[in-house]
Amino acid sequence: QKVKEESVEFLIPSYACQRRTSLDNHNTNFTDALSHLAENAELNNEDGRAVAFRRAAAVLKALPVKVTSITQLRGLPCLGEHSQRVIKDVIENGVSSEVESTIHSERFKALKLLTGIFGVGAKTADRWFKEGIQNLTQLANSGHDLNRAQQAGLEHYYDLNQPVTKAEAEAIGDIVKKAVLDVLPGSEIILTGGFRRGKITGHDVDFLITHPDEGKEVGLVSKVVSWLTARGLLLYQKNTRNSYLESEDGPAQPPSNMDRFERCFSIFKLEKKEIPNRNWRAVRVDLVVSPISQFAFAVLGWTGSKLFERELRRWAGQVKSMSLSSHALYDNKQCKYLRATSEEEIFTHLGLEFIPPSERNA
Ligand code: DGT
Ligand code: MG
Repeated sequence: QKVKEESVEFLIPSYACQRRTSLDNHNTNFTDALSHLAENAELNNEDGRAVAFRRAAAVLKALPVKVTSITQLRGLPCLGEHSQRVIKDVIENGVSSEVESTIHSERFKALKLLTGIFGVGAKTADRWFKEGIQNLTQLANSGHDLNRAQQAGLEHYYDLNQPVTKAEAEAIGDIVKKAVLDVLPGSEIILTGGFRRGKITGHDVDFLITHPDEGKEVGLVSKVVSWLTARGLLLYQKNTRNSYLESEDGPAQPPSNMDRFERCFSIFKLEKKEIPNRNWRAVRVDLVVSPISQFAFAVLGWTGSKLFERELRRWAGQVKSMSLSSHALYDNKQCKYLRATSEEEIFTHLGLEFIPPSERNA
């Protein structure tokens, strides 16, 4: 599990949560190619394949050097035959013919466009594509009944496909903070997701909210939403209640990405004086509320990246016989929950070196 650069050797452990992955990627030519194939597999509902490509890309993201020869890859983990073939193609030809034909196919282009609509997943997009719908005009003219999320997604399609900047995320953070502190003084609000990992743009803005007195946070999302709605700041919102019960959901639940926090998927109407005629833009915002006792797990679970999270859960299950979620960590051998009040403690429970958010960009 080493890569050679002249006489230097780098150790690359096989789980992404065992290694540091900064935003400084020396191998974008390969990781972009592999990410396209992963995306295509996700659009085809081939999850196993998608994860294999994501893991391969993540290994290359973690390398401290630019790969220029296939021999440098000898001994690296997670590089299956297919991924190696793609890498070899890129080294020799500058591009991978498989990737090129995939991303220029009618199907990929249409599915990507359709899943770019907020509220539209791979299955829906595939159904529409099979009916001959390949663009937004065809969808609008198809007579399909769109749900509320999809209607909002279509209406704000352009805005929601423009990257959100750090400055915009911070401006929304100021509003969210004001709202939350107004309805529940003493609350804590943190920016999670990609921005916590140091990204300078994102596809949405993720906030996690808690209160130091356990129980005070119950019902907070709907109060915050009312506050925002009263001021005309939301273009769309959908709340879900907290449905997590430790006794029922903890150890028995299979490791899953979905959590059960009180949560609001929303589209913010962000004031932007510089946009002519309308003076605002639409931005996707997720508000998640966690009880303080689960906060460390929630912060870890909502910081990402998605692959890093997935690898943490896989490590917990396969190596430590533990079940990790955004709510808790359960030790299947000792048959008990392992408590934590910080991310550092959770890494310690898992027997992992602490990886700071900026190094979780797997
Ligand atoms: P972005 O927004 O595209 O710049 O990138 P991220 O990394 O912010 O990705 P995003 O916003 O989809 O999700 C943020 C993190 O939160 C991601 O690592 C996975 C996690 N996450 C997203 N949705 C859920 C969920 O329903 N449950 C749990 N537990 N985690 C989620
Ligand atoms: Mg995000």
